Amino acid sequence: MTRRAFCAGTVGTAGLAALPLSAQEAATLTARVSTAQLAPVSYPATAVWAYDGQLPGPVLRVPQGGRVTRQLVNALPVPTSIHWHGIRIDNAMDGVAGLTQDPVPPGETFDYDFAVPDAGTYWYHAHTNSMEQVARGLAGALIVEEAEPPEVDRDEVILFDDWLLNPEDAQFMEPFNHPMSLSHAGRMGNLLGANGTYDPVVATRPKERLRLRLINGANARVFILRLHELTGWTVALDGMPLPAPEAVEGELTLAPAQRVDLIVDVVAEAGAEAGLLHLGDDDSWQVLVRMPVESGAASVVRGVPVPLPPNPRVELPSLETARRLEMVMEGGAMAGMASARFEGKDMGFRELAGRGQFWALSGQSGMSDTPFARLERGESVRLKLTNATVFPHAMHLHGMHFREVHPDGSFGPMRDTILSLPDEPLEIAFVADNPGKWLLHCHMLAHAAAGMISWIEVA
Ligand SMILES: [Cu+2]
Repeated sequence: MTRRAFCAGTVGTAGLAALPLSAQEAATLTARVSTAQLAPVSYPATAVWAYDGQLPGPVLRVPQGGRVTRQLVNALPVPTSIHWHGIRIDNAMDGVAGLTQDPVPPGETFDYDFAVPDAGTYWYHAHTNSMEQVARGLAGALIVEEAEPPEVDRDEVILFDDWLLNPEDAQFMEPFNHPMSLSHAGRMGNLLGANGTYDPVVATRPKERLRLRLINGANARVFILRLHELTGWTVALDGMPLPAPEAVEGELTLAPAQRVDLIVDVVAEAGAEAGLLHLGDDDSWQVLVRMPVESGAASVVRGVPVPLPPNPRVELPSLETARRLEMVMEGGAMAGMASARFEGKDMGFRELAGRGQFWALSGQSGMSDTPFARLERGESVRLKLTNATVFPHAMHLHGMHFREVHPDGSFGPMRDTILSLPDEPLEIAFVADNPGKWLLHCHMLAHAAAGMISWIEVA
């Protein structure tokens, strides 16, 4: 062996070893028809659409500052595209069919290749007819790993969902664009679960410390969660580290598309069961994720975790010089709206409803040719979100994180999705530092499909 070959070989091997396992495999992500056992085994498996045939899709793990390089192979009977939710991404890779790329036709491919500047818990999902495609299963977790992760015994991804299934045969109820879903709270499932099953289980041991990466992948459901036989801290929201861990006391609210990173310690003894509870539709607390505590060597009891290392580009917006904008959410059942602009034409509520449009953002229903706002790169923006409907809305901005502006002028944590409640004033602010065309829309996906979708442009 020549020295040259030896060196090349060594470099090659070292390079390969440094790659996460997922990157060593063929770097494709195939959207295809598959089946998943969502319901108990006494029911048939559900016919789903899924990435690589898995529901949820494979967990993609990449180091911070690395790249995600994946070829989407569309083996579905319909066009599709992938949005990488929460990544402060190159606009051309944002995956929004009709805005940042053309939808990928059946049998064709699209090469996604982008840097991941921020460590944290993110997710990817279809962004072509997402109301149907995400409901059918096209979603998965994207984990960007810190160079120095916090010290835990285990790192668990829990992607919550709810599925609306026919109780007879456990197949998806259709149509996905039912007027009731469009005009009310959105498509609500009748079977709740996580990680592709109604009965998710995470085995633990006494005193174990876990990092739980909670992701709400549901179309419309707001999960209200509580720790059971666990004690812990919130360390990140929507991927972004909190300046200091915050002890979890009481309920955690996880709106569609939001993420919470927790560090929790198991307080139950061996033989008991810890877990995550959720507030059911009947207002009782129900087990959502079971965490049976198995016997085994108890690990040491640890103190309060240290904060996660901060991500780059976390400058505060300048409230004094910020451009002030207001977006009014209107429409839906029980509140309605007199009229809105849709496809370049002013229409009354009945005509809008006939076109499947039940909502508007500042008088515009659905996508407009011109953006809601054109922003200079680096400009600070404060945006008042006024909810004139009777429903909650999970408003998501693509491409940039924002902060809530509290009434006293202080800032909340960085987020990419925020829950707006009826009649509750809400203001967010951000630095428009990522050039491109970025969606701003409700992540109750039926609401977005029925009008609650807008976009901004950053020069
Ligand atoms: Cu909404």
